Amino acid sequence: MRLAGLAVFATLLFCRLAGAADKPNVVLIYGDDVGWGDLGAYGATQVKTPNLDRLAKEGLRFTDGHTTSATCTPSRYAMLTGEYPWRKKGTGILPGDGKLIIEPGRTTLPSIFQKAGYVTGVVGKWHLGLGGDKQDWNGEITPGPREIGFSYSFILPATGDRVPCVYLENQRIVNLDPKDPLQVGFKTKVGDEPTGVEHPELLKMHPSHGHDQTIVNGISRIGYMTGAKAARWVDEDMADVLTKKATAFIEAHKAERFFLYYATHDIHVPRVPHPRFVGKTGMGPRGDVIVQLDWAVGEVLKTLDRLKLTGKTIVMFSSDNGPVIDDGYKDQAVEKLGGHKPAGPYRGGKYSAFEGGTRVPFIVRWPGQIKPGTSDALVSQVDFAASFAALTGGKLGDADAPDSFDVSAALLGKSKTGRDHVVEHAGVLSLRKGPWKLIEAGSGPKVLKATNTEMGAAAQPQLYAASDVAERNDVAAQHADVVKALSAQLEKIRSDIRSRP
Ligand code: NG6
Ligand code: CA
Repeated sequence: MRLAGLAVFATLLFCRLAGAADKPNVVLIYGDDVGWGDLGAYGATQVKTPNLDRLAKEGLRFTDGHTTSATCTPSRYAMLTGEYPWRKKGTGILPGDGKLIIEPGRTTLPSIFQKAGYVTGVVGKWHLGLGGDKQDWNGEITPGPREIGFSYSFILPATGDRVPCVYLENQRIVNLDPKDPLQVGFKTKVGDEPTGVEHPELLKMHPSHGHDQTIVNGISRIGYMTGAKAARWVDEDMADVLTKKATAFIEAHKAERFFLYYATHDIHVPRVPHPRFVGKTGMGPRGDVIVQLDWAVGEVLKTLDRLKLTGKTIVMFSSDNGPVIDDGYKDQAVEKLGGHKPAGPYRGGKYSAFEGGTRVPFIVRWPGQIKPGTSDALVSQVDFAASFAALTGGKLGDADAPDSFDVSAALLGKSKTGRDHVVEHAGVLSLRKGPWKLIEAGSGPKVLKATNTEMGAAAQPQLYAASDVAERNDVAAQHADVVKALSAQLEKIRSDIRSRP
């Protein structure tokens, strides 16, 4: 009897271990402001992206893959929590001294991997806030990535164009001289360092709107900082620094199972490529940082190849929101755009309720497991939590990842359909369902002047056929019944606490 029990136990243990051996590593490469049409694999010709194209060719290229929101913080919040960001106050674009907006201890994408035995790391842009109402920049800043499931972190606190312009490794500023402490201010100026508005003669890149406060590395930023002179980043080196940390994480954990969230700074402003990428496209810095991004992706792929991890690793690429041309610096992006279409055939871009705001590149590669090709399945980054819980044998509690659908079959190419609807968020909400897209009524400008973005919202609800990819033909008047039904569904999703089946 006892022996039989032991045998059963041994078999169970063996099954668990054998099952575990099948679990892949996961590397999620997350570009910033990369549009659907910015990659060769999605039709770009003026800029070459051979490494991203390789990823797409060896994997599954989604044509209807989405981020939840048309800006950064809400999209990242949703991807890491599996919850639509508009359910929670305070998930809009954060200042550089915002507090952490993901509650420590809640189930997150990285905590799902941790529970499944993975080592978890984040490298790159964070922009989800850190600490509480006030940060102790000069000590350990907590809560942060560790408290929401990342055992390793090397991050930019917010964005490249926001102070503080320092890296944090495991929640401490890298190269901080304790005799030169960092001070950060958003509402009021701290220190007496020159600002872009007072000293434009000190700038190597000039703002086109905003971005005229403390000057760091010849570029004026959003917000004020002083101190931490030895710790400041050099924009030209950022892709190198981050890529080195990302590949070092892979190398360090090659014998374990790992989840790496590599959030590149490219192609966000300020667009400051390393000199070796300058002039590579004839499109100015915006084009050149796409080439830099592609290089970074290539380094990750090469590292996996060298360590013989390619077949054991799912690599994904996507972006936090659609593209923008002039996002606040005079970097010739508009003048040198030529015929390049950053949003592909879609209308709008970053900040917009039109498809260009949230329909982004979305590639999933797992050699030997995912048949290469193209998928038109409707999928969203908010689905990563439930999908990877399913793939790693995790169980979600009722309150976990409330808007995350298990679309693992679609992600692995085993099903042609993903979700049956998705909510898009750009201030106003839109509902994509079946052959339709409803944009709810909203206020605000038709065109965001500074960035020249068609915002998409109008005083009345709009209805587009999903086949009208450029959203040119509002058919709300002809299909009042559809508008009514979709509006009711959107209201229900909004007032419920979850949409997950
Ligand atoms: C905007 C900034 C823009 C960019 C964006 C955040 C101005 C005038 N514009 O407020 O440059 O930083 O915030 O981008 O300051 S995101 O990709 O992180 O959402
Ligand atoms: Ca972004």
